[in-house]
Amino acid sequence: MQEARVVKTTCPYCGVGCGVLATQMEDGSVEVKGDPDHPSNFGKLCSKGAALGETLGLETRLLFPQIRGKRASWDDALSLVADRFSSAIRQYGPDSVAFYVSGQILTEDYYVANKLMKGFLGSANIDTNSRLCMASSVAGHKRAFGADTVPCSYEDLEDADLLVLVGSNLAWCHPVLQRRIEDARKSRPHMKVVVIDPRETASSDGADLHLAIAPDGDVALFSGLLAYLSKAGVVNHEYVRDHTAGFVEALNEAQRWEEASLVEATGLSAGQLHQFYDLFARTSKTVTLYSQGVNQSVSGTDKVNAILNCHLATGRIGQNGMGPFSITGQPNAMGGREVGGLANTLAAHMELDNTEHRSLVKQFWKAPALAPKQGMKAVELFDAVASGRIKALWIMGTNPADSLPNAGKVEAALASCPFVVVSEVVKQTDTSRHAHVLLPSAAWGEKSGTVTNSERRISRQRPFLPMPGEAKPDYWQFAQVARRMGFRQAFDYGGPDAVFREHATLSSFANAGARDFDIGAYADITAEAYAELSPFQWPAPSEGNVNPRHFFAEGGFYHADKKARFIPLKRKDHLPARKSGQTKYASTVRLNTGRIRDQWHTMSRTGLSARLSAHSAEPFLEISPQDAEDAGLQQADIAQVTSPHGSVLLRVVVTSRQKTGAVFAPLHWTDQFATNARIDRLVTADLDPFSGQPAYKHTDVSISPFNAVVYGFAVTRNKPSLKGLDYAAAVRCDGGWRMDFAHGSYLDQSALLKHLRAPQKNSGHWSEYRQSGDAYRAACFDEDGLVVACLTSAKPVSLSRSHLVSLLAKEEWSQQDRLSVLAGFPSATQPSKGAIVCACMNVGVNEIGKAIAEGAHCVDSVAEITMAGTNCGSCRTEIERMLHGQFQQAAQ
Ligand SMILES: Nc1nc2c(c(=O)[nH]1)N[C@H]1C(S)=C(S)[C@@H](COP(=O)(O)OP(=O)(O)OC[C@H]3O[C@@H](n4cnc5c(=O)[nH]c(N)nc54)[C@H](O)[C@@H]3O)O[C@H]1N2
Ligand SMILES: Nc1nc2c(c(=O)[nH]1)N[C@H]1C(S)=C(S)[C@@H](COP(=O)(O)OP(=O)(O)OC[C@H]3O[C@@H](n4cnc5c(=O)[nH]c(N)nc54)[C@H](O)[C@@H]3O)O[C@H]1N2
Ligand code: SF4
Ligand SMILES: [Mo]
Repeated sequence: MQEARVVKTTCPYCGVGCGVLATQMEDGSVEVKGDPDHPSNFGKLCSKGAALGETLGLETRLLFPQIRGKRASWDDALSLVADRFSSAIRQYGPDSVAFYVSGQILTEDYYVANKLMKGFLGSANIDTNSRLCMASSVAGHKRAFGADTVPCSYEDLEDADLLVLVGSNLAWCHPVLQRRIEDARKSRPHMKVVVIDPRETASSDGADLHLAIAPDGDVALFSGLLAYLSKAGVVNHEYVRDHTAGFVEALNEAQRWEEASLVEATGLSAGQLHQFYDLFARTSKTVTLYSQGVNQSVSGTDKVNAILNCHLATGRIGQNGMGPFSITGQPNAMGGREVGGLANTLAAHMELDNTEHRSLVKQFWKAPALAPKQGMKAVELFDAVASGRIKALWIMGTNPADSLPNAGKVEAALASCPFVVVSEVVKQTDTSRHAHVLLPSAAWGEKSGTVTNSERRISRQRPFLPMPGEAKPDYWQFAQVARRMGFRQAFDYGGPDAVFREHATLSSFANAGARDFDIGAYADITAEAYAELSPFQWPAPSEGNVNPRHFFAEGGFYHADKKARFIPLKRKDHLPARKSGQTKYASTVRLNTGRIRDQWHTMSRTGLSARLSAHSAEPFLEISPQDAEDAGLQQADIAQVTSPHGSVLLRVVVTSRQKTGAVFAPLHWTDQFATNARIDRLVTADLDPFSGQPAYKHTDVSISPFNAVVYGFAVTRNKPSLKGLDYAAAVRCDGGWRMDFAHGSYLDQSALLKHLRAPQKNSGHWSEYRQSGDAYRAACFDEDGLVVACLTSAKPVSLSRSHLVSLLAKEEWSQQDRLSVLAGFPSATQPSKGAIVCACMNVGVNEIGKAIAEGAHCVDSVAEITMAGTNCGSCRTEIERMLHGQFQQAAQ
């Protein structure tokens, strides 16, 4: 027997960058485990990483190039792309073309894209979804440090005595870091965690202090902190004197915040402010970790600098357990920044606006047409598509029709653009339906290259599967088009190792410590060494002994005078009255958006896993009891949420975890899995003035009940058709699909069964039951078991969804089982799992509740009894919450 080959690679989801061991099994399946040797995760994986093996099927893959919906050869497709880009440039100039790429492509892909656009096409119109994600952190870093440098490493999270999470739901979005922190807290129980987030989250559940800050109250909070640190006498005057500039001005501004306005702007009590300020002042080993609650705001860059100001003032930077830590979202957000993939940067952390940098890069690339000025940032870029200025657009590894603000406008812009190329791994997305040319890309497990995680660690993504159909790597696609546009020599790469070598060489070109990003030690890496490359952190210059764990302990910033800058933040700019200028409704609330534990963005890959889809199967709206009452909404109703841009329908989850005046909805739902649930159709395109990052967390919306005539739930073996249903969400489950739906007008039985793709009434065994009005229940069986079951009602249906879902995959059927289908609940002798909490071990809320009722007193004892939380551990905070009796059973 041949021995199974284990391939070391890196998880394609979040910026933690966990090492993965992938093994192809004899039956063709792939076993995925955490890599115990990878220094980012030491063998741990979260639920998404652990389910990677379930997302590798080819059923939804794009396998061949297409031109206007018809299969085409690579040669024809690439030649057409080259022709259309060349002719647009000839006719309308270089700024008439654009690339819009992604923090999910590899560094090598990104490098080639950036080189082609900025060095050879003569425009800087290349931007990326990192604009939506990290741009405010980049801008804040550059203002303070003179370069986009992340000074910390993950060990600092474990070594800190105080960890402040600002606008980060780490437990769901970076779960392996959350696990590392939980483990560290076990061995260092004095370590404190503070969470600053307007809503209660899985991350605030385990924290020592949760500050439910008012939306965008962060600049006020950290300005108040700076003034407090000065008053408390903990300013590190030596560090401030030797390594920084502008302290006095920043402090003066911070001191303008008197207590009353701090209380007003932050929505926190004076007591809470004092408690946090005192803790921060007392604890020198402090890490402030921040994410989208900071970045995605009209004051995102100022929030970043408000945090950096406090760390610079105390000199808490560059040492073990200290520092400001911007955590990245995507697996290669950092790699994209390194190659300069943003419209306002150049390459290797050089700047477009810097003449010296421009001439260095021009010389290095032998570039015939180095972009003379910054390009358009994402939102501005799509505005230019809408106004017809962009004649040819290439989108790669991102789904802007769903993820950009005012997505309806974005989609219309795409539909009107004369030439759109989309490089994708799946056949159909809300973006790809507007492509003139669709190019099949190699996916995770097939592609080869490097990614950089949040702690500046570069790791290999290695292939362990062949590229299916005619899929090709992303970098190859750009290089082929470049060659067809006449740039053969500059894009003649033998493989990703050649691209990496060039990138590493550029990073050290005329550098000698002048720029932070230097991986010159790898400039001559051989193909063999690249194949074997172990994860390493940058900087890694070719000479000198550098410890890459930290930056800036001894200053050494990247402004010309080597000093960091304090940024004075004006009080008047951050008073709560400052709002977007949009229309107000009578019942306006603030819409906050973000992520759920087990889905990744637009669900194109996590949506393939039944396990991952079990945790949260519908697009929902979290709303406080007061707001729900005011809007006339009850638990499980459907809400219509409206902004000036559009309207969506979402399932109502009434919860006191949400503060009155604000609601929360996930960003994940698209037309591929739901109807009328694309949240970014509502989100307004307000931008941070420095970074151009959209303020996704704050849109004024109005909320009203959607008057559904019928509500229902169904499980079906075949993929249901959602089109035409007002509210519908369908996700995979074992053996088929589960669907929740509601409709505003009468839905007759045959129309419903058509949506469910049910067999004809004269085939299969049907049982049906009709109560008065709209209450209709039906199930159809064939020799293999249940084909379809649906239950409808004039009210939100009350039934055990997990029970019905479990029946689809059931092989042995008793009479009693069949009866239980129409009842919607298991028979008295069969316990129902309830909503799934632990995706890995398929453990439901009822099973955990029972274990607690029977005496389990801690997460470990629940785990022992039920197995929940024993694999990836992503559900442990939810179990903890149930243990503390706060759990509300939103679903049965
Ligand atoms: N499961 C999962 N994990 C992911 C992803 C995913 O899609 N799914 N995506 C990855 C990506 S690309 C990213 S960028 C990261 C994002 O990771 P996070 O930033 O942690 O996630 P979000 O849910 O976007 O937002 C974080 C929190 O910001 C809070 N917030 C909103 N407004 C404010 C405010 O004014 N102030 C403060 N202090 N907080 C506020 C929200 O309530 C929310 O809980 O996650 C990564 N990890
Ligand atoms: N309302 C709201 N909107 C948001 C946010 C928010 O918090 N709230 N967050 C924003 C943030 S931080 C982010 S990062 C974005 C994410 O938004 P997107 O980038 O639009 O979301 P994804 O679903 O990750 O899109 C990636 C696409 O690339 C495809 N793909 C996967 N692998 C590959 C590959 O190797 N090559 C190619 N060519 N394609 C591939 C996938 O199938 C998928 O269609 O959303 C932003 N939008
Ligand atoms: S924390 Fe989860 S999603 Fe993020 S890299 Fe690790 S396994 Fe992947
Ligand atoms: Mo992101």
